[in-house]
Amino acid sequence: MIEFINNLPKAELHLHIEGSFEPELMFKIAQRNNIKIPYKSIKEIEEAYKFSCLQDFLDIYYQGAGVLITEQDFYDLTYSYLQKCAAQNVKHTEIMFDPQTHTHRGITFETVIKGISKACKDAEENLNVSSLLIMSYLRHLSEEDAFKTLEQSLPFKHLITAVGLDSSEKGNPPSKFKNVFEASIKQGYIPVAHAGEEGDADYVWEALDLLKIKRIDHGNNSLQDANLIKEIIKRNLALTVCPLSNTALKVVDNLKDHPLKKMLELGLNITINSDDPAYFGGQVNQNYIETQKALNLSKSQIYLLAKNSFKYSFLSEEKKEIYL
Ligand code: ES4
Ligand code: ZN
Repeated sequence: MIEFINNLPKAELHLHIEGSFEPELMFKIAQRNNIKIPYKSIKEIEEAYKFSCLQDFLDIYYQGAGVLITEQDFYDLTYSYLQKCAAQNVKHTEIMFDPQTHTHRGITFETVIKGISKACKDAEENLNVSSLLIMSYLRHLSEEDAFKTLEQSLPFKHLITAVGLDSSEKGNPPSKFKNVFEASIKQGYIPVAHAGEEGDADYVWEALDLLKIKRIDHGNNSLQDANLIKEIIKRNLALTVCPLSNTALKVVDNLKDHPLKKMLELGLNITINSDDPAYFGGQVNQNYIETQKALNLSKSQIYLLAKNSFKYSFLSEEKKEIYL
């Protein structure tokens, strides 16, 4: 089974590039930029990476991202993730990045996007891994700030496919970003959003009806509402489920209690993803392997999950054909 999973061609649809920042690379980049990080050893990092909720994690995630300064830093971060994709038979990935995490520290949008997109271009040529970019707005900041970010992105519009919504969910409902999503759609960006990770089903409804999203990031709490499940299926939307993220952030107590199998049985379109692999204990293949084991998923269910990852990607129909 493990070999079957490792060999299966797959796509990753929910990945934060800042969350792929492995401690070893973080130490290296911190040193070259002369920035102190509050860890002396891998052991101290492991201790710090024990979270009791989303906010706990986010505080540490923003701190880690704070050592990224130059275009080369963003290139190295991204290329390192793409090398892991190649090693796992991930043929295509849709990478989220948080511009505000960096622009708020005085790093320009241009530095961030140029470093990330150059790594994507090189990986396509050298590693045979394709990718596209999802610019994510931070929901704990204002809609006005998201509008500024949209404005900054326009010179680089050709490099960005979609917009997302991430960070602290509770208290920051999708409705807060209705106008900026409308404007983003007008610019040609495809809308997605984190919804129903810690927030309730009504946040998922808002993401569907107000933000007009084409894919739901996480979406776990959709299961609270039978009408919502029906609607998600009717609109043929997929959920980008992240099992090891859910256990690391206590969205789910134990992998054996993960609702993924139930989601499949209900007829929801599900994909498996790593979210923030450097922080949550596993790359995408590890997410497949541990979930398969915990829920006793069949080979045909695993195959369906991998197939869904291409089917619900934002690749052109022509490119999807290669994999489906
Ligand atoms: C995130 Cl797991 C998760 N949820 C919301 N926002 C995020 N940003 C990075 N990882
Ligand atoms: Zn996420």
